[in-house]
Amino acid sequence: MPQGSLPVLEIDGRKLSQSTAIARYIGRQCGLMGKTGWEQAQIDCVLDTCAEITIQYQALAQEQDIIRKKNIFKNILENIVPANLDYCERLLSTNNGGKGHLVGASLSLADLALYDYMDIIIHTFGFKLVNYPKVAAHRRKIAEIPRVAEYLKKRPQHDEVVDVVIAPAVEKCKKKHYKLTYFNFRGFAELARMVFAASGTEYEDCRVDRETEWPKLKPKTPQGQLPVLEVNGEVIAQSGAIARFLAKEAGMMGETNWEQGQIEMATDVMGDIFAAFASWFREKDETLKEEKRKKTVEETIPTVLSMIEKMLTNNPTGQGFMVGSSLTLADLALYDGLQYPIDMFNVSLDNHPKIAAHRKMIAEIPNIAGWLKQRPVTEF
Ligand SMILES: N[C@@H](CCC(=O)N[C@@H](CS)C(=O)NCC(=O)O)C(=O)O
Repeated sequence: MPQGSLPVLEIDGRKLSQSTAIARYIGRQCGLMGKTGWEQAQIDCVLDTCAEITIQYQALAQEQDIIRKKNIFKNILENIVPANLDYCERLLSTNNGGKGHLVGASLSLADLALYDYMDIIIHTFGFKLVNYPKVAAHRRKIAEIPRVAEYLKKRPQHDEVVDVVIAPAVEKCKKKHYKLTYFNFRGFAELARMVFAASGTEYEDCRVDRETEWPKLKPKTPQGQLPVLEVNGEVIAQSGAIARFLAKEAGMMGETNWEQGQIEMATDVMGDIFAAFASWFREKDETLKEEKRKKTVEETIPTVLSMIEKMLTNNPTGQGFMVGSSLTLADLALYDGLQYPIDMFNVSLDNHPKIAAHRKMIAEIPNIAGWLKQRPVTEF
């Protein structure tokens, strides 16, 4: 192979590589590269416009980080493709009185390139041509050219390299449908709900009735408990796993592995309060219940708060967040985890000014403020 890559065109023993060089060569051989130097330049311009997207395809396929992958995907669909199609729509309106070819008065390589390019955009990315009537009409016109129609009918349907490389990447980026199922209280689900709110992610906040709905649903859940999170039909349980998964999806699990470790340290330590609180809450024996309350208020909560205060003090960015310089799961876990102690045990933050300031800052973040205002009012 001339350059160790495919495709390669072989003619009388000579080999040529690079897909666009090959297409241009065949185009010239077949008289599809324009009748004048100017037409040729315009055809080149369309070919280069179409080639832009392949660079993005490669970036999309190679990117491992889901957030960056989504950004590339978004950029392709919201910027690159519309800009390219606007340009083609204009060409189709103005060229040759709008009679239907991109360049000149007859079929050129530009028409075939646009058809091929759109094929990928429509089938792989699910792009709709509703806002591009001229491009849509052009597509139909090209597909009806008898030899093109014949080729389209007989070409293999599922072995296009681009599909194999790109489709799995695109699949990952498709909009996800999230459904969080829990009971109608904050409890183990509220941290996940706060991640949804903070990140502005749409989801179904499903609250089942414990008496009437839960007995039927219980055997269908992975561990016989709620909350569960359903993502495009797949389900996970365990509130901590759910919150971490969602935070990761939303880019709220830190920028480095070390930051992630610190975030988990904070959420785990807040879990100590939650566990002590849950144990008190579920206790039926009045004497034991009081003992648990006392231990939680006098030991567990102060210990955790001093650990948290230390983390806030030691965060070198000094911007008030628990870890790094932006909102993470740690901040939401701290906010949510203190709600019960404050509401039910009258825990005061007077001796913890950094935590009090943090609480105020988090509650004022617009997405969070919105959720705190609109969330269903429940007793606990
Ligand atoms: N470790 C679990 C605990 C979940 C849990 O205890 N869920 C309770 C409600 S708060 C539940 O599903 N109870 C109903 C039952 O067990 O039938 C988690 O973090 O998700």
